[in-house]
Amino acid sequence: MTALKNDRFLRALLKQPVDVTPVWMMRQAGRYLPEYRASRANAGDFMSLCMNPEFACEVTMQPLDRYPQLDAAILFSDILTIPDAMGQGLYFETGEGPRFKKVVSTLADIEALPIPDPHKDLGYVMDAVSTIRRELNGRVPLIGFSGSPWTLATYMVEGGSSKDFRKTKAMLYDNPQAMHLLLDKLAQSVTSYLNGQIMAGAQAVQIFDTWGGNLSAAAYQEFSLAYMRKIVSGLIREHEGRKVPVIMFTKGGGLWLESIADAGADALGLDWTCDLGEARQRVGNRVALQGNMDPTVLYAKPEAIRTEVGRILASYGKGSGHVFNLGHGITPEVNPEHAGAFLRAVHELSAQYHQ
Ligand code: 1CP
Repeated sequence: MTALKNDRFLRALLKQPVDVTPVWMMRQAGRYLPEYRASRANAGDFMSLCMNPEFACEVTMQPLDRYPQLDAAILFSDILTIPDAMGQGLYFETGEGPRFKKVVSTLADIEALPIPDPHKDLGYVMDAVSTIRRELNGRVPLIGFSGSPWTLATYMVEGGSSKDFRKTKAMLYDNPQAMHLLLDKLAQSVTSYLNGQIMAGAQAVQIFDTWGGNLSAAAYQEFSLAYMRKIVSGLIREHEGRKVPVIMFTKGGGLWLESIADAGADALGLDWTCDLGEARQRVGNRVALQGNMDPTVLYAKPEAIRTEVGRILASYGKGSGHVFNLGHGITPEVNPEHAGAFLRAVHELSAQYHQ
């Protein structure tokens, strides 16, 4: 086990003092980087990148090599590996989003779903985690991740991406028992998948609830947050002599921060629709916060990016407990130099808040 050379990301998640605000970007390895597009062409397609630990490691390291400011690495994989391992048959058409060969529509479909074994059925992800940890050699911590049960369920029921979640919402209201059975199986699968990643070397984990904000307040509590709470209560929270922080990110969850803060995670991810300083007051001392610059700010010039970074840092104010990030993933059209300006601004402008 190599000692961590830069642990400010883990420290901020636990509200321990740091010298500058740590920063990473959701989707930091991805299509905006020419080196990523070259690796994907080399591998053949996106799933081949995910399924080959050497390729997954190569693209995980690309943003770190380009931007020395990054304070964390994130496993290169996808949230849809779990439904794929449940037998749904994940594939990507070029230029389009994810698709499944099989769709989940009935109670019988749900009853037939297996709970994947992380080592037997998702061994390629566990191997990617351990390969990346070895390659990082203590440079920065490695984040593991999974989708939330609700977010995974939307892809499984719709058969891919959706604008209105028509089939998933209909199932939720017509047949709540079936939906609960699906979410319960997914919560069990996610728990053992994340624990597998932690045992393989992930030093923090993030749960992506990308579509939780699409639910009503009542449905969010019952069909999304309850299952994330269950997952968090089953996670390994300490490994290799260190705490393994858990980050919960509900996109569009700004109205419900108080209840999300009570669900047992160490930190909440915020999208850009809430004010960071107000969010800090609302959650109090319970959790750290991660976020929350609008990713489209990166289309603007470096000076404007720097101004926005300064505004967000001032809104959070003094002290630890903030990990800077975008409020959602970086988009393929962003100029990589703008991402660099963003990362530099976070470190340069944040030192004054940690004296
Ligand atoms: O064409 C390509 O190269 C594929 C694009 C791509 C990439 C780079 C997909 C397909 N997934 C990923 C990697 C990925 N996905 C990562 C690791 C990379 C990193 O962060 O550096 C992570 C954490 C994810 C997580 C993910 N996948 C989420 C949750 C986060 C979020 O952005 O909200 C979701 C919803 C997915 C599904 C998915 N996979 C891929 C796409 C294009 C999508 C979104 C589809 C949709 O909008 O419905």
